[in-house]
Amino acid sequence: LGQQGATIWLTGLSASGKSTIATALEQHLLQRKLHAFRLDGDNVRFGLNKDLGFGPTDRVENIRRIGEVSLLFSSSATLTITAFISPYVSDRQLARKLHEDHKPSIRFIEVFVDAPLSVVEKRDPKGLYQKARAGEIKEFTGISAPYEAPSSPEIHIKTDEVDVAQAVRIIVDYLEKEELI
Ligand code: GGZ
Repeated sequence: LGQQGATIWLTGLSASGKSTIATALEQHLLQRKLHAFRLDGDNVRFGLNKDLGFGPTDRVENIRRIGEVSLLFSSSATLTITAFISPYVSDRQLARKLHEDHKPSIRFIEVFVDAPLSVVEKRDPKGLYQKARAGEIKEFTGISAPYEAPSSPEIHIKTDEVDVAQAVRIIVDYLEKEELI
């Protein structure tokens, strides 16, 4: 293909902007004729992972499978963008290790899509935070389930400070600097 694969792993709270940034990034890469593919809740949680819910065990399995699938895509020279909350440090670490241990190793770029809880709760595009506060959704990340923020992500984007285009630019700059694109 003349390009190498890599996994660009977005992590952050619901409504932090992961899917929006992932979609815009995918479009940008495709327009540059690069082979890019996005994995998110719409194409994974309703298909491959439709047997999984949001309890801790199911989230671990959700992320384990996504880690494996992203490795499959990336090892076939695709720039793979994942957009899942992936709330646990240990699960993201496992996904990273899968990529590092692969022969040849595949780059794993963790992107912290960061917005304070107060901000995502105000956005609340699907009314899920409101439902979680009311107890209508149990184990909701940030409200009644944990989110373990990355301590040293490759990229840290504060979505209450930059817009989507700027977020894409930050990631693209990184990929260029690392000679991945
Ligand atoms: C968190 C939930 C929950 C609970 C349903 N907690 O904003 P959304 O709606 O579109 O994205 C959220 C999505 C999270 O799925 P992930 O696969 O990314 O989660 S994880 O990585 O933790 O496995 C949200 C919706 O599913 N949703 N119930 N209880 N988000």
